[in-house]
Amino acid sequence: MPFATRANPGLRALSAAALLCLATLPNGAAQAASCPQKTIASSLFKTGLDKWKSNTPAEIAWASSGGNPDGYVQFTDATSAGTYIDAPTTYHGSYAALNGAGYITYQHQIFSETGVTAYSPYEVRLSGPGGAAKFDGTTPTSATSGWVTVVAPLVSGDWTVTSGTWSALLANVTDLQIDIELVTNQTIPGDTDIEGIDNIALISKPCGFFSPP
Ligand SMILES: [Ca+2]
Ligand SMILES: [Ca+2]
Repeated sequence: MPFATRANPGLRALSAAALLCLATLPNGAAQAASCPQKTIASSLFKTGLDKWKSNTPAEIAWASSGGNPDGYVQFTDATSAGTYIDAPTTYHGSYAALNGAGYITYQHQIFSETGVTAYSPYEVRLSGPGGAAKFDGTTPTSATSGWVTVVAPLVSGDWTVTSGTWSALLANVTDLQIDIELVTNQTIPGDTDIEGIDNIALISKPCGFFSPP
């Protein structure tokens, strides 16, 4: 399964470190013991949208199958607005304890597309009273043949702070957005694209990203 990271050596290292704990390795049990992780919030979309919302709700629907596994959030383009999904309150609150010690992950797929003019990077945005920041992963170059896992470490160097400060933002996160639409089309309506997101999670990883296994 491909992983989306920025073309940034530091981030590649971070993501590789994060993935060590995600991957099923022969010594996975030993790693899990030395680097425990805890799921703060997760959304598997087994029975519905799990209270996720969107800026364009008419273009978002729950698909009961075709996810990884079971259901997922499906986007079908119908307007020129860029569509994102908005997390429920279970993802809100203080991320201070996750600073350098946690990550956001999800899986994304571009199922079909016509009249493509551009692609946007995988992007996650956090905001709150203390500030706002965005994480950009790699940019897809075609429809994807499977689910692409995106890992956004909560490490300040991997994010662009767009207002306030990183630490003030993490003190109280009141909005988490994930772009579900990455494809820009020539003519809307007319051209369209179908994209999806599954398996979103906010994970605590207290050992951070540089601790030895
Ligand atoms: Ca699912
Ligand atoms: Ca589109």
